[in-house]
Amino acid sequence: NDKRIEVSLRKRLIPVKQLEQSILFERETISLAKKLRESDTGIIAEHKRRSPSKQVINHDLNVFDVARGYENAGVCGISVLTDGKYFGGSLDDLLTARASCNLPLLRKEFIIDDYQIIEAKAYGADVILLIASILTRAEIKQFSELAKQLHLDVLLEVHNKNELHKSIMPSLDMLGVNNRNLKTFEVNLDTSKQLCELIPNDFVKVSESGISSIEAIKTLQPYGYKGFLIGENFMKTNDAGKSAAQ
Ligand code: IGP
Repeated sequence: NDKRIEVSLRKRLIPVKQLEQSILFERETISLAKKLRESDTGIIAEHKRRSPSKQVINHDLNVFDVARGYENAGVCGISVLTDGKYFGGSLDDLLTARASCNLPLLRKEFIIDDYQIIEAKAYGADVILLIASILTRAEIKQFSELAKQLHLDVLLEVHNKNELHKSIMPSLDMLGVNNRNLKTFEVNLDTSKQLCELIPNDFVKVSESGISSIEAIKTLQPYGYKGFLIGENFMKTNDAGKSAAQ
């Protein structure tokens, strides 16, 4: 509900028509799914200041340097948290990341409204995240089809079998398995191992959360994962880009 209020306030401040006239709205987007398919490391590095599970991760790094550092480290894409309440992020962070690198950017947000997708594009995103646990199948369809019209890639996040079954549809590009249970915050990489065989091969498979070593990536690759979303492990250091390079 807080999110609904937040979105409707912004809608009044910047109407859809204005977002659609923004310079970045005209920009040619870059496909993260394509980059991941062609890569053999497949890292999506995240900018995340804090989280409900860890409280403060790092408030000292600036997004510009982090995104630049990640790009220099050779990652495939960057995830930028734009949720303020739980993660201390903003749309301004997305814009700053856009100004500092040429990589595909994922708007990491709880998307519940078309407006946030149009906004994502106007602020320089290439990819949106849709979270199955907070959306109906009809919403997933509506939001993913809008994203495709805007030439944005769609990463759909699931945590269990039911969410996966409810969500499969052709308008998705990537399927992300979140190893973290968003209710208990417990992390278990087995979640990725268990769900992989249920994901049709037309989708790029992404494993999300709790990945903290090359070994973890190597154990998940044989299960068909091409993308690895990593936040905390990079952000908790004093040079996120440097830790992504290792
Ligand atoms: C990154 P980690 O454990 O490497 O910091 O996780 C990312 O997967 C996590 O931030 C995340 C997330 C989300 C955040 C996955 N799904 C949905 C907010 C909303």
